[in-house]
Amino acid sequence: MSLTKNPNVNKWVDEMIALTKPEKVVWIDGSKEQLDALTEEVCSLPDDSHDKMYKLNPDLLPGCLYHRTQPNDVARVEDRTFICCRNKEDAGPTNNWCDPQEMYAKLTPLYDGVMKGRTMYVIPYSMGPIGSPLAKVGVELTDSIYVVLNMNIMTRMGKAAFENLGDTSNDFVRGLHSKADVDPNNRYIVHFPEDNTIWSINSAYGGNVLLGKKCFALRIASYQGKMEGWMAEHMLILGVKKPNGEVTYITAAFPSACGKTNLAMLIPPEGYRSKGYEIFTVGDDIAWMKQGADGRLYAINPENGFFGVAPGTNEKSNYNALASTKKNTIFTNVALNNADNTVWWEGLDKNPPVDATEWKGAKVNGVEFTAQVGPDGKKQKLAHPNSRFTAPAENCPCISPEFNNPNGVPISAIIFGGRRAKTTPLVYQSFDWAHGTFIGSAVSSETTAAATGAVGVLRHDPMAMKPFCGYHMADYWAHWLEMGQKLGDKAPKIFNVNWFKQDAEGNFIWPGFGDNMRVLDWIISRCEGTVDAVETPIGYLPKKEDLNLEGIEDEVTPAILDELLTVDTDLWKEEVADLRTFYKDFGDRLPAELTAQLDALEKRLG
Ligand code: GTP
Ligand code: SPV
Ligand code: MN
Repeated sequence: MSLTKNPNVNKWVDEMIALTKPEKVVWIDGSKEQLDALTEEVCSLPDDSHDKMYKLNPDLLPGCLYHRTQPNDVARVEDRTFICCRNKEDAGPTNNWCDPQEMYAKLTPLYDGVMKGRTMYVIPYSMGPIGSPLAKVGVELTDSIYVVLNMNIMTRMGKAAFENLGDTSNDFVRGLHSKADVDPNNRYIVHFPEDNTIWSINSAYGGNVLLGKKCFALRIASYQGKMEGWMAEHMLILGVKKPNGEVTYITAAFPSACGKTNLAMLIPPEGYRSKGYEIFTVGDDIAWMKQGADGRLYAINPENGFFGVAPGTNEKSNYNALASTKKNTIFTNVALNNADNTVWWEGLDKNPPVDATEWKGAKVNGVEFTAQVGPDGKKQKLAHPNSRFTAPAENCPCISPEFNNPNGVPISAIIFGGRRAKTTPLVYQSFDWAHGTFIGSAVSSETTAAATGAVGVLRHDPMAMKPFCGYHMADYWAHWLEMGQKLGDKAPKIFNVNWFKQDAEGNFIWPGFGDNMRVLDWIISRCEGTVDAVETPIGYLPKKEDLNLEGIEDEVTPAILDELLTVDTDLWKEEVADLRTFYKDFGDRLPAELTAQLDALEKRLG
């Protein structure tokens, strides 16, 4: 029975029931009894069911579940992701486009009767704290229990979300998901921003099917933000508590699998901890930001959990993320340690389990398996490189006391970054907001396993939003410039970082992780105006003596520091030429300000 009187919701759900023809419809109220029953159901499926989930060791990982998706369904599919607005020009050169009527007509037969013999789950959810003026409501229809259980962690799910919507509003995002046959040739992740609608079919993996996340909170929300005067960004949000007790909030946009979760939860080096520095996590993937009554920019995390990259996560690299996964967490495509029914992934420790199940489901000797070379010429992996944990934010030892603050936190600095083996120094500051917008537009990064396709290929990923901007990227840049105008001298300062600079042998030359605190320290000092900088053609760089390297002097020698902070004019001239080519794609929608910024950079480089 429907959980709301809202006729807009009920009418749409009825239409989708008529289309997909489920045997049964279950409205998700979010109660423990209901979720427990669904957990029992999905865990009692036969082993050969693709939907099967497993309970993990109740003593070591209480409330935790394990799932393997099909091998052809392990990451976002950018080539099958569409923005369907009426005018092709409004989608812009970075998105796949199709006419909305054409796309509805193409997908309708795929959804017709697709839930026959299945149950449709109606999931009401809120992106953002219930009652927050920045929060928004979505409803996802799905035939997957895995989706229901994940949405329960990632969003504020259940009846309360409808209370937020009220009985008459039409302002909710309509998400329709069917795993269908998980047929990769008919996989579509489709957005209709002008209809507040998302249609996803033939996938059962993460970012493709948890429709509150990338589809709503980034692609649809970025369009809403443009129309309504706010911003939806692929950004972590963290607070740095200083010895005087003050907390400075910072957001950072890095492309997928480029270090947001790690930075958001970092543990400062001993030298900082002993002085009283502490990091608080507000979010690890998405920020919604709006100007507050005091003129500053405020951010909320619309999510309620972390869908984080498992490989590489360990006690040392990200203690807080690992701790977050110790209860009520869902693990997807990691390996099983059959000896104690726990999980394992590359980089958790150096001891792969002997009695292991790898991510495709084969029982193997993990020690032997990981020592062998696979068909791709690389060492075989027990866990998929894009295997992930879905962990409740409340589990995180360093979750911010402001996590549920309906008004969000005031942002002092915005950081851009990516994986760049060369060219980009460890950190630099923009001259002002417009220059910072230019720097964001110029972000390039090496691709990762978060999306299907080649890994390690350098590509443009402006503001880390290439896969997630729901409209024309040049209009998005114009929106950034407008926001800067509105914020005026209260605008956050904008920086760029690169944790991934390499030496000639391909080793990272900056220790990264907790030591990134040293860079945050400089950034905060710059915001407070307590430290000088070196003016270079690309922006302000730290004076060498102003980066605190206490305790890592052996690792970051003066020669390495030189390398980290160098601005190589020849490489930057190549960067300018490349950007000029990139900008051409955006035609006359490219804001003149950005061309002016590029011209000015070229001139400064001489
Ligand atoms: P999405 O969830 O895909 O948006 O990614 P994310 O940006 O949250 O990425 P995450 O923090 O999970 O990092 C992904 C990978 O980057 C992991 O393999 C980390 O070990 C690695 N990584 C994170 N921070 C650093 C760093 O400071 N230095 C180095 N060298 N690697 C890092
Ligand atoms: C990303 O790829 O940026 C993610 C993971 O955060 S997913 O939700 O699968 O898109
Ligand atoms: Mn992400």
